[in-house]
Amino acid sequence: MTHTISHSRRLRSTPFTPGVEASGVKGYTVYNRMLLPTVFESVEKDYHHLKQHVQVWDVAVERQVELNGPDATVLMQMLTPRDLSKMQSDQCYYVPITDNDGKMLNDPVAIKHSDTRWWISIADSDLLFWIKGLALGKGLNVGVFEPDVSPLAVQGPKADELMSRVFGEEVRDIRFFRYKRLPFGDTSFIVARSGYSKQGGFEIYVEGTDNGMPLWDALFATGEDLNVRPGCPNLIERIEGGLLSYGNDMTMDNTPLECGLGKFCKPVEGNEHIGHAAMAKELDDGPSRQIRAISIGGDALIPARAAWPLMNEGVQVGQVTSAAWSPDFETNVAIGMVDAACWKDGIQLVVETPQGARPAVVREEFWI
Ligand code: THG
Repeated sequence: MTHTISHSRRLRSTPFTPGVEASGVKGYTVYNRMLLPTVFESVEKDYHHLKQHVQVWDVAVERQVELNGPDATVLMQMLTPRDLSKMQSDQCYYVPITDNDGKMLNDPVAIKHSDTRWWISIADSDLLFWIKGLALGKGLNVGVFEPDVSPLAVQGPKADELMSRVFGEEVRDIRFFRYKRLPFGDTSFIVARSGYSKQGGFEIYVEGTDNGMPLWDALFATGEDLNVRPGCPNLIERIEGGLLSYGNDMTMDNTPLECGLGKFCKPVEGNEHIGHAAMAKELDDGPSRQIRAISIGGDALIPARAAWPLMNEGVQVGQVTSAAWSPDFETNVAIGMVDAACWKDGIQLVVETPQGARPAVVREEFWI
């Protein structure tokens, strides 16, 4: 089955699209109405390369929602159950975002510039609309808009070496989920130690579309001996690492606790979070289902295009939402939502895939 993707203005390109296409991208998905590469060589070859070398990823689809004004921090705390009171102006936090029913609207990274300025680096849902509505409805003094900012990720074991050549030795001192503003040419970018892989690396928040390709070219020009290649979030590696995908592994039907994000849901002093009351009972009782790592037997599975029912003795007890063959672990690795009765480590279930029924084992931990 092959398809092409039909281009138009609605399906946004990124500042790095010329570089991505010149290097022979083989597949795209759509994320925040923008192009997100999914394959360069093959998902498996990209996976091995990511774990051994260094890749540059066009993740401009991680659009920013800027909160700017006196009430920016008040608004930010309304959005999330994570306590932001100790957060410093050089930090990034992974934050569940919920509605007033305590249901997941998005799982972005929040970047704090100051008490009056934040970026929210969103996953695939129209969070801008929710935040604009909330600011208006609550009468807050804050601007809410999408700035011209496009993240470029540098991921893999050689990321520190490549980044230090372009941004200086200072990058090595950036701690996990912290950032520094570092010069590039006659401008400067926020550089954070973060990214959607478990191989380590950085994300550069490129301000100004015109600055995109010069940075892309600089990274490839200086990294030739490091075997730098273009890459993208890798399906296999992100399942092995338990990195969740909004719209796949969780939706607006789920709560943060169901997503295993309970550690980010300590009650906030003052109860500013808009979902606080709705979440109270579940915070006391615990969730009735939760995301789990699942290994699936048999040969390589094709990617899931719908949730696959997870069965125990003929009764549905959950669903598998992402799956891929792992060359390193020599099994199909998967992420699923499992009812409390069946989420015990080692429990044997059956998953109904388009390739037939397969044995599935629930695991306590992800693979990496
Ligand atoms: N980086 C940035 N923006 C993003 C993503 C990103 N927006 C979209 C999407 N990814 C949001 N989802 C995630 C999911 C997981 C993580 C980050 C964003 C992540 N998790 C780590 C983990 O689970 O190991 C660390 C979480 C923590 O402990 O704080 O990094 O990737 N800019």
